Amino acid sequence: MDSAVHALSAPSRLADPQEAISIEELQLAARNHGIPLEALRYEVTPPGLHYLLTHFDMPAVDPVTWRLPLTGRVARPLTLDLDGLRERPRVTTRVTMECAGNGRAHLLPRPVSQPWLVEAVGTAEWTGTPLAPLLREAGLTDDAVEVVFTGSDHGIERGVEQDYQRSLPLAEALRADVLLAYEMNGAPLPVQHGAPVRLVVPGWYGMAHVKWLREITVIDRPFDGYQQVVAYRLGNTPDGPGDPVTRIEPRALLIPPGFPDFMSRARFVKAGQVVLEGRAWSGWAPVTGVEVSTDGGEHWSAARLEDAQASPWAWRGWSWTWDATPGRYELSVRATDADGRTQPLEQPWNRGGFASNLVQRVPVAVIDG
Ligand SMILES: Nc1nc2c(c(=O)[nH]1)N[C@H]1C(S)=C(S)[C@@H](COP(=O)(O)O)O[C@H]1N2
Ligand SMILES: [Mo]
Repeated sequence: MDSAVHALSAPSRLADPQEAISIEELQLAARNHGIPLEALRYEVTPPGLHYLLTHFDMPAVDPVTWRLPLTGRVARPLTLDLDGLRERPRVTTRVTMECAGNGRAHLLPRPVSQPWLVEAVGTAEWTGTPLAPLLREAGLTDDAVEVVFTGSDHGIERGVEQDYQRSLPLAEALRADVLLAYEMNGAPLPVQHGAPVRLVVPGWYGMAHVKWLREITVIDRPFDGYQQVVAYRLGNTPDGPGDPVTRIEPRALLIPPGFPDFMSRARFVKAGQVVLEGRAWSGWAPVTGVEVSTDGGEHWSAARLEDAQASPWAWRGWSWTWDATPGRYELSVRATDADGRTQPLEQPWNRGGFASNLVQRVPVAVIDG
């Protein structure tokens, strides 16, 4: 490794138990923002409020000269351009996307990386053309195993210089709902979300939805790129490979009720009937239940679920009416999906801080109305 790379590229590390969030973590948090939790009131996250995560720099891509080669283990390699993609079948899907690192900053010990609390989520209407017909048109060869998606962004992560790249196994890449998306919420993709074209893989954590697509390559073996085999693994040891991060674990979030203190964000609620609301999602199966607790998880009550969404990939609204009397409370909410997956009260832990779906806790003080 180049000695400058060695000296300046941070290794993976865990924070000491008492170590506060560092300037480096703040630097990442200021670039990669979460959804303000009050924006969970919108079924489709308004422009600019969807969470954002970019490992390196946003690249400058000219949509006019942009080309997307589809090559590798195919009989007839293709070169796509934006007009060509727009002329193909057009599909719009509402998808809830969540960063696999959501919840990381609450973990003990804390993996030092983008320090998400619970807010790395958003829902958008993605419009694009399905990937599967393009792969069929190119003609997958018999030895095709995975499809690699390469972004135009470039950087170094833990000493490894790389383009941002992720793969999907063929079975996932051929799903009818996997899109090459060129619009978000009815407008051309904003630069920060991957203009001119990104991949959308409904149900999977964010890392699979490769932005600023530059190349699609079919390969005859499992992909061994950095973001596939080093990052985004659930292993608990620095050297064990661990299972890959794939689909989104169930999670429910609560719109913090009442009003906040500016600095501490402590919440105050006026006594009386308070409607608690939020959204719940799972990338594995539809959400079938949401429960609310006002005593830190001792007792749970079933919330009312809104009608199932037109999209199986989008979050579901829920509400529960609380008869709030003066005192101090800790509100929590947890989702369960049709596969029986639910959210833990004790933290799950892995070295990267991935796929943590620990229940949210929102302390509130109920004050006289
Ligand atoms: N090219 C590229 N694609 C990328 C990333 C990236 O850094 N570069 N980040 C991934 C991660 S980790 C997440 S969580 C999602 C975030 O998508 P968003 O910023 O549109 O919300 O994009 C994914 N796609
Ligand atoms: Mo992410």
